[in-house]
Amino acid sequence: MQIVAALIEALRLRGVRRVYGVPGDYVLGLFAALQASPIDLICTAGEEGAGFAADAHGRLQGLGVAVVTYGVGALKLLNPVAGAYAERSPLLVISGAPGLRESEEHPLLHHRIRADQTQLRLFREVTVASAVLDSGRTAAEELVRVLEGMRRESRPGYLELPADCLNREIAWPIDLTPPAPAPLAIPEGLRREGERWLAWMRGRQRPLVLGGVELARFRLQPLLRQILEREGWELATSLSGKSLLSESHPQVLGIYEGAMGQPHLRQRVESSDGLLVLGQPLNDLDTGVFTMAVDAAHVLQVDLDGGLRTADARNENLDPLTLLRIWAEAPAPEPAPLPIAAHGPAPAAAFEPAPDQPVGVERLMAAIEAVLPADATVLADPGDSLFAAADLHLREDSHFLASSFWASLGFALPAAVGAWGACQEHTPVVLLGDGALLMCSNELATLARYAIPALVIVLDNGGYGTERPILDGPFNDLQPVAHRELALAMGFSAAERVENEEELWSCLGRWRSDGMTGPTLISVAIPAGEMSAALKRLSTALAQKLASSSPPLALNKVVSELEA
Ligand SMILES: Cc1ncc(C[n+]2csc(CCOP(=O)(O)OP(=O)(O)O)c2C)c(N)n1
Ligand SMILES: [Mg+2]
Repeated sequence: MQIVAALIEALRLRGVRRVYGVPGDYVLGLFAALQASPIDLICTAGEEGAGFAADAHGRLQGLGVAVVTYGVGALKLLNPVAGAYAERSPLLVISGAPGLRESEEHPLLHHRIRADQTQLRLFREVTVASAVLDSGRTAAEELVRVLEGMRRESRPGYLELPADCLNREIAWPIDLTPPAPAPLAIPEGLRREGERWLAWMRGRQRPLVLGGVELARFRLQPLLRQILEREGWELATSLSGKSLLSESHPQVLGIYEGAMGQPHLRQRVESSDGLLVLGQPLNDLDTGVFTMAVDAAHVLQVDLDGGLRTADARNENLDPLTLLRIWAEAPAPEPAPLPIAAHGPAPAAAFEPAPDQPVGVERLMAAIEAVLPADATVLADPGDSLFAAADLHLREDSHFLASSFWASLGFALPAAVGAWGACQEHTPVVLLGDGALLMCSNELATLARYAIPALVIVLDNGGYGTERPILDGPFNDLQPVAHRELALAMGFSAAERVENEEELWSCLGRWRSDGMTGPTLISVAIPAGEMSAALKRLSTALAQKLASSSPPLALNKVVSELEA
């Protein structure tokens, strides 16, 4: 078997049916081999787009793959791959590279940086495992090592394939199948300690679980659900963990985001006397910029990197998987908890458009919620799109994807390509700002090329709206762009600009009735100064927090108006 065949076979054995990339001379051989294989190739407009698409695919399917050329292509992936590292997404980069022989003969080759290993070293910083597949003797082993490292950590990996090594023979039988995960052996002492923490949770008056992104990445939802239902505990999720369990589940309260989130939910979480923060490292964005106010004596924190921590105890072996296993195997509580009455977010109310009324951010979300299919994948870009989408009530079988901690603009639109590639029965619904669109508008062409039935909603507030309340200036303005004409030029068959609620509503209605055969764009004019309730809450809380610091980020008039 040749190295290239082993690579494709190893991917296929891990369920990869589709990869994303942009060709270049050092990787054309691999593109041709992929084309001839059972794996589909989606050619994006740019490498950053391929990276975000593969990231989304990996979040939904367990392994996403971006295939690019050396240097000029691969380095454009550093941002998506760093984001995948930060948000634990299993994104594999396969980069072509100059052939070994040509490198030796002519060091001055195009796309090369400093030394042979410069690119490899850059990617080592943002991946958990990396290898150069340059020898038939080691390639199979290296390939499996990188893929296993990625699976174990749910983080990116990097493979470099010199152009003249593709066809090197692996001369002996190899086993490329994913090794079966070793059964989780839980030592008795650890089990007893895990059970002690279960008893601690059971002894609380108001126990509550704040679930996060690691539970989704390691597919722990079934275990979590089983335990929540048995114990009768309620679940809030972080923004990164949105759609962890169905938002219609009676025990699911909604999204907790500190001062940024809904006040009643904040109150509920922060007043819990047994708050289990599970699988969610407490970063700034998931805590409403560290506005989380809890009594440390009431908090039990369990995540992958730190294990279990409380104010005065620590056990790094009690990670989320181990703890949930121990709890799942423990006897049910006696007496069984009373069934919890449904109190999840209310189902979407019907939307009544007001004539000639400009579209506010909250009303836009209400209109979208009213037409959202039950099986949507909602993708929101950082900016007010993400803040507003936090409260969007997703129906039973929906997914939510966002660059919510790395927070890279330009994620959601190309990620929709990968979300569709991973899960074609789900309709991608993209929410992004006018600034974000300018960063990734080339990928509109990819949506059109593959007739991906995505709904793309642009929140056009004439600039970097999220930044204005922090510190405004002409640098937050943007060149006005005719989004409708842009989308049509890129090959969309449906694109509209809407100025008021009635126009919005009729466009959404048209999309529901005949938008499922290709992409649709709706650019929504958001009136100046309009923003989501979440962004208003955050701005106010930050203004209060920063009021005493000198000289603070000069919170400008938008905040003072909000406070007035
Ligand atoms: C790649 C990248 N560059 C810059 C930023 C900093 N940033 C955060 S929000 C924001 C404004 C986004 O503007 P827009 O997409 O129009 O959304 P809005 O804030 O107006 O809702 C910027 C520039 C970022 N998060 N990512
Ligand atoms: Mg904007």
